Order: sequence, then C-alpha cells, then structure tokens
Amino acid sequence: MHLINRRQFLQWSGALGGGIAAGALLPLPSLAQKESLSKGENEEMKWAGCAINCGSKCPLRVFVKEGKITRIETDNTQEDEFGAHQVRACVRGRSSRFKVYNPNRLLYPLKRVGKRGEGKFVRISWEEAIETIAQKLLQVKEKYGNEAIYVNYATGTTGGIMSRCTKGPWARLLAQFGGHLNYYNSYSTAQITDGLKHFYGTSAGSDIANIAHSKLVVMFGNNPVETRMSGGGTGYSYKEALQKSGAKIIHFDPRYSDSMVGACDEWIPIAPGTDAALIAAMAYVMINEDLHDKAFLDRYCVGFSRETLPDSAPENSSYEDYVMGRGEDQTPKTPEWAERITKIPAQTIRRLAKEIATTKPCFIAQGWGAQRQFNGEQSSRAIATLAAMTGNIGMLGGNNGARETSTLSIDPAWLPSKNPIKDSISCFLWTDAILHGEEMTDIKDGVRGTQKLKSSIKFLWNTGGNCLINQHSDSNRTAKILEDETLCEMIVDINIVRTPSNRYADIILPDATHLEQEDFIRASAGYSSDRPYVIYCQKAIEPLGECKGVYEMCTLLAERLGGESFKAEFTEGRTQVEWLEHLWNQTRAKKPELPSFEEMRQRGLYKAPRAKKPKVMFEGFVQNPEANPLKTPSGKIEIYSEELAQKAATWILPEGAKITPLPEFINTKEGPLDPAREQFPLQFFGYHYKGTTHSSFWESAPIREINPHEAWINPMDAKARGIKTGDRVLVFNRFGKIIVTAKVTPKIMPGVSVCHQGGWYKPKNGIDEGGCINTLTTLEPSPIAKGNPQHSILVQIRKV
Ligand SMILES: Nc1nc2c(c(=O)[nH]1)N[C@H]1C(S)=C(S)[C@@H](COP(=O)(O)OP(=O)(O)OC[C@H]3O[C@@H](n4cnc5c(=O)[nH]c(N)nc54)[C@H](O)[C@@H]3O)O[C@H]1N2
Ligand SMILES: Nc1nc2c(c(=O)[nH]1)N[C@H]1C(S)=C(S)[C@@H](COP(=O)(O)OP(=O)(O)OC[C@H]3O[C@@H](n4cnc5c(=O)[nH]c(N)nc54)[C@H](O)[C@@H]3O)O[C@H]1N2
Ligand code: SF4
Ligand SMILES: [Mo]
Repeated sequence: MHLINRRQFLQWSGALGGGIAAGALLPLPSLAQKESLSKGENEEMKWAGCAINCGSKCPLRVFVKEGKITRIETDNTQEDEFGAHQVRACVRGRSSRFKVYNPNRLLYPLKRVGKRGEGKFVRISWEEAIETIAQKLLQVKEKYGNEAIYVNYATGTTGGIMSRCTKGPWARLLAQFGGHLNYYNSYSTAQITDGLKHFYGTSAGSDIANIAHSKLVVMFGNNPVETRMSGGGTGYSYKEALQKSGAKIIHFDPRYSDSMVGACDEWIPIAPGTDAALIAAMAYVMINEDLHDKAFLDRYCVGFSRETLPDSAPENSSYEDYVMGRGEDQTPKTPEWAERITKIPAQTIRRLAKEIATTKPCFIAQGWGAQRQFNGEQSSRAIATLAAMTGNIGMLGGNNGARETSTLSIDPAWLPSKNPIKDSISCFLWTDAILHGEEMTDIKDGVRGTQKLKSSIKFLWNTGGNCLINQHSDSNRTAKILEDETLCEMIVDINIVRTPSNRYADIILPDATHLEQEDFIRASAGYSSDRPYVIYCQKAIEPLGECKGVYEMCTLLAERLGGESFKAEFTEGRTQVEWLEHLWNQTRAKKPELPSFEEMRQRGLYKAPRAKKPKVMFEGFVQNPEANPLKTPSGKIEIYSEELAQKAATWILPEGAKITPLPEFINTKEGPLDPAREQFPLQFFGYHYKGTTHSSFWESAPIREINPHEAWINPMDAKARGIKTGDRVLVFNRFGKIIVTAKVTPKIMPGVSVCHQGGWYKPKNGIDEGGCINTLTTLEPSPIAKGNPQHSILVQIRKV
C-alpha cells in the first residue's frame, strides 16, 4: 500500500509549523542536498536536544562558528523508512537559537527591589544571591521546619538529568538539607491517573501502533498530531498506523483538531465535560439491543450488572441500574437525555452505539483533554467503561479507553535523592498550602503521607516553570497570594528568560540552556511510540553572561549552607560530567547493549530499534485473569469502585462536589448545566497548541508570528454578538477578563469557544492583555484527585 510520504505527513501534521503554508517555505532536502547542509567553513556541529515539555524531546544539531550558534538542524541519521526513521524536531525546537539569544534572556542573578509582582529587579553578584538564599533557608528551617520548604511543579526541563527542574539537583540538595514538602499528581493527568487507578490499577493504554490492526478507531479529546508532534513520535506513528489499516476513525471533541485534518471519518462535536453522559446513553442503547459484551463484563469486571457487585454495595447500584434508571436518580439515560447535555443528536448516539458495539477490534482511546475537567475522574472512567462494554480490551487492534502509551524508553538513572519528609500535597494545591497549610488534611484536601500538614509553605523554589502565575489557575487571585510577603517569605525562580512568574520572585537565578551544558535528554515514554532514544548534549557554546547550570548553583549553595563537608555530601566529589558518567554506567549495568559513556559523549544520539509488535495493554490479564490480576483491590476491572464508595462516605467536599463509585455523569460548577451559564453562556477552555509548548516559545518572535493567538468562536455565537474574524474581543467571567483576537470558525461547536493555553499573563487596569487562559480558571480542585479542572470554564464574550 502507498503510505503518505514524510513530507506530506510533516505538512499535514503542522510539524513544519503552521501547516502547509509554512511547510512550503521549508522544503525538505534530498539526500544529495543534505551534503550542502553539512558543516560550513570553520563550523562545528554539536548535538543538543529540546527538553521543553511538549513530551517529545527531539534531538537538535547545533552549528557553531567562533563560539556562536549559526543555525540549528534536525536529526539526519538513518533514512526515512518508518520504524528506522529520523526523529525530526518541529519548528519550535528548531528555533532554539531564539531561545539562547533572546532579548528577554536572563544573564545575571537579580534581586527584587519593588513590590512582588511589580517587576523591578537589580543585578546582583552570585555571592549575594547565594548568601541571601542560604540565610533565608536556614531561618525558615529553624522557625517553621523543613515542611515549610516546597519545590513547585514545573516542566521546562523535564527531559534533562542534571538540569532537571523538579527531580534533579534541587531535590537532592533539599533532601540532604533535611527535606521538603512533596507533591503528587501532575497538571497533565491528575484526574485520569486517579480515575483509572481506581478502575484498572493503572492509567496506561496500548501502543498507538495497534491501530494498524483496528477496524474502527474512536478517540475522545485525543490530539496526537498536535500534542505529540515530534517527527519521531506518536503523531507520526498514529498517521502511519491509520494508513496501514484504513480503519474508520471517529473523534469526539468540542473542536476540530489538527489530528482530524485529512484523517477523520466523523467529527462528533461534544460539549466539554459531558463524555460520561454520552457513554451512559450508548450503554442504554447497547443494553436495550443486547449488544454489549456480557461474557467479558461478567468475567473481568466488577459492578456492570448486579451479579458482579461487591457485597458492600447497596441495592440498585450497578452501572446497568444507573443506566436504566433504577439507581438513585431514577432517570433512564436515554439518547434524548444525553442529547440535552452533550449536544449530540440522539439519532447519532443510537447509530454510533450500534456501530461501536459491533465493530471489532476497535481502538478506543482518550487524550487528556476530557479529564482536565471538574468531573474528569468520571469522564476518564466512563470512556474506559465503553472499552469494557464492547470487549475491546487485551486484544491486538483494540484498546482499553486510556490514552495510548509506549513502554520502551532509555532512561539514564536520575540523581539519587531521598526526601526524609513524606508529607505530600496535590501539585495543584500549593496556593492553598501558602494560604492555610496547617488546616489542610487528608480527607479534606487529599494530603498524603500525613493526616495534616505541619506548616504552610514559607519558602518556594520554582525552576523551569511558569506555574507560579501563568500555568496555575485564577491568576488574579494567585497574584494576590504571592504579593503578600507575610505568607510565603521567599520565592526563588530559576529560568532562562524573564517570565510572568518570575515577576513574583525575590531572587531570580539565570540558568544555562541545553545548548550551553553537557547533559542527557531522555525521550519520554508515551511520546516516542516505542522508538526509544537518548541524547547527549555536547555543550555547543559557553553559557552566556553569568548563567550557570543548576548543579553548579546547588553546589555553591551546599557549600554556603554546610561548608566543605555538606558540599562533599552533595557532590560526592563528582563534577556534572562525572555524575553523567556515573549515572549512565548504572543504566548500562541493566542494559549492556547501550554504548559506553565515552561513545555516547562522542556520538550525541543513540536510537534503539522500534518494537516489533505493539504493546497490547492487559493482554495477560485477559488471557488469564486469575494468574495476572490487575492492580485494583479486586484484581478486576472496577466499574463499581468500593474504594470510591468509601471516599464518598468519608471525605469532606466543597459544596456541590460529589464522588460516586460508578462512572456516572456528574454536573459540576463551571460545567454545561451550571446555572451560572445564564450569566456566562459559553463553555471555554485552553487547548494545547502547536504554536507553543504551554507558555514556552511565546518569547520567540518568529514562532509567535506564524502561530496566532486567537479565540475560536462558532459563526452562530459570533453573529449573535456581532463579532468578525480579526476583531478584538473581551472574554470574561467571575474570575477575570482577557483580551484576544477573534477567529470565527465552524471548527468549534456552538456554545463553546477556545483559546490556546500559554499566553503570557499581562494585567493592566483589571484586564489581562496577554490573554492568559488562567485568568479565567478556578483554584477549586476536582473532588477525587484534587487535580486542576482547567478546562472547566464558563465565560461571556463581547466585542471591544
Ligand atoms: N504542541 C504542544 N504539544 C504538547 C503540549 C503543548 O503545550 N503544545 N503540552 C504537552 C503536555 S505537558 C501535555 S499534558 C499534553 C496535553 O495533551 P492533552 O491534554 O490531550 O491536550 P488538550 O489540548 O488539553 O486536549 C486534547 C483534546 O481534548 C479536547 N477536549 C477538551 N475538553 C474535552 C472534553 O471534555 N471532552 C472531549 N471529548 N474532548 C475534550 C480538546 O479540544 C483537545 O482537542 O500535550 C503535550 N504536548
Ligand atoms: N488553563 C490551562 N492551564 C494549564 C494547562 C491547560 O491545559 N490549561 N496545562 C497544564 C499542564 S498539562 C502543564 S504540564 C503545565 C505546564 O506549565 P509549565 O511547567 O510552567 O510549562 P511552561 O509554560 O512551558 O514553562 C516552562 C518554563 O521553563 C523555562 N525554561 C525553558 N528552558 C529552560 C532551561 O533550560 N532552564 C530553566 N531553568 N528554565 C527553562 C521556560 O522559559 C518556561 O518559563 O501547564 C498547565 N496549565
Ligand atoms: S516536538 Fe517538542 S521536543 Fe520536539 S522540537 Fe518540537 S517542541 Fe521540541
Ligand atoms: Mo502537561
């Protein structure tokens, strides 16, 4: 069969930036032309990588002349055959020269002189910076204890080892200093991780390459082409597999995403936060028409029918009871019931329920968009229930409803660190922990490792993150919390550029990029589609200005905190490169086929062969459930969860929040049925966009230019408001106001509007002119996972 060629793919996927138009500007070199792209006179080539958290982590070839970066090219090793292909960086990674030589680049340590948030800083020496930090750290430890020290969630250098933002040198140093408050969860996957842990014991799905063996593919809020964009990654693998099987593909998503362009048979727009209602209605059709896989449900699942409910469950509490209207709400979940909530016509629900129930194998998967909602734990479990009802679990070409995952990876060992403190908060609740940490408990706030926190956060580290203000929620409220110096007493921010977050810091430290230091960058499992590789950054240039890598910063701080002996404890006498060698050798001890450290240092990039057969999740369990039980309390798939029934009975929840043992549709605040819709009629959220990785690359002018920051509005909603494409519009709700440019397009369903997340928070006279989506989001967490419901937003939009 003729497969799409590489160039077509890159254009379709937008991996060349901005889709076809930008692709046309960047013709791919033929093999002969490649010669001319090789080194120029006096030019050197060094390997580096893009460690930013788009997940992919692509290799980069950095060309250097007289100590300056002249240009950046992508992986050119191997040919274009899929499976043994090049891992090509997208246009964002290829713009890394703009990251290094950015006018906004931090070059020296800075100290705040104005009020927090005012953005007034002066240059100081490294000695003064380290001295100020050390004094405050010792003071906070003495006065409040180590539990008052916190390393904020951040992802700007997750791919690195010695440069790693949260689990790298800072974590080791602070652990040795007596410990720090931990976090669990991520901003990426809190609700699905917790939801599916209760359902399956894990949130992992099958490799996307299974699609090559599918008859039908059903995606819920899954956008691999835009969010796994590397030319070596899952987006590519997805298109390749679709081509191979020719499977029909259906996407349920409020917006027409890049993954649908050129590869979608049906786009079914669904109102955000309503997937669980859709699944319940599909179950209603399947049960009525006897289409569900009863043998599978009876053998492998708990609680679909009454017969498989645990003894502790009350009467009429099976999923079947809920769907047929015999449960507490006495409401049959008919397609007409679901139409009112999801906005999908009842006819369509009936037709698709039948099609999905009768076409096997069906690859059912969800991205992480449906779960970043107030009821995300419910949506994620409901989508998994569809996979169980149709018996598509554990078979080649099928999937369990989770997001696809790949399992192969080459992870160099991390810097060892052992935090003596076990107290842990959900990473989304750090603003609560600044405000009233001492009141936070296990059953009220999901605190783990202890029943109650000992202290509020008094010392905050933020390395490689913009979550202090931009990527967290309710930016206006968060700003107020950070501005109050009596709450958190010191904030240290380590970045490469000035950001909205580091306006709130007391000390800013300038980091070295991956082009300015030696380090490993690992490809994340789940993004490289079972095509593992590892990059060795060869230090293309010396760090600009007075920038230092975090390991060096930590070494200086260790010496100031505890003299030579503490420094020796931290470094174990190793330089950064000696640590890299030490850690690599540990990895090699387990995988002797890997090249030696010296070879890695020379070659810069190592790619392992692709897996021959795609990973099929729960294959062993389905073959023999007794011998290979799942990691749930019952060892089975828990459609009814006793653990959640227990939490529902004992946890203290905010008003209106609800936990249920079944994956029922729950109406929430900021949700489709919230009475607040009378005032704020549009559902709104910030999707992950090809033009930025979160708020990163926003500072790169050429990248901004080709990727506009726009609010998509459906023509019907636009007409009612007199809005045209290009108009400036005010998007507002009870949390704040942002100004953005409108794009009127049928790619978004009526009643919903979107604007990509990542715009830089820039408040002026009560209006955020940067168009940061988090000016509109709430600080209240989801009920079970205590995760960030950042896609649950209600707004009104008006032309300005
Ligand atoms: N280019 C790029 N790639 C990235 C990132 C980036 O910022 N830019 N970020 C990376 C990171 S850290 C992460 S965590 C991932 C995020 O990956 P995801 O969380 O999967 O990305 P989103 O864009 O938030 O959501 C995916 C899709 O879900 C849809 N959606 C939203 N709400 C709902 C809903 O309630 N139901 C349904 N059915 N669909 C819904 C959205 O319209 C979107 O098309 O992406 C990674 N990759
Ligand atoms: N409303 C809304 N909010 C969201 C999301 C959403 O979907 N909607 N998504 C959430 C998700 S999934 C995530 S993962 C978070 C991500 O939030 P963040 O982790 O804050 O991600 P970025 O905004 O990319 O910020 C990374 C920072 O790292 C810096 N950086 C880059 N390279 C280096 C380096 O070499 N050294 C140092 N020290 N710094 C460097 C960049 O300048 C940037 O400021 O956002 C979350 N916020
Ligand atoms: S796909 Fe992601 S990791 Fe790769 S170059 Fe682009 S932004 Fe960087
Ligand atoms: Mo994320």
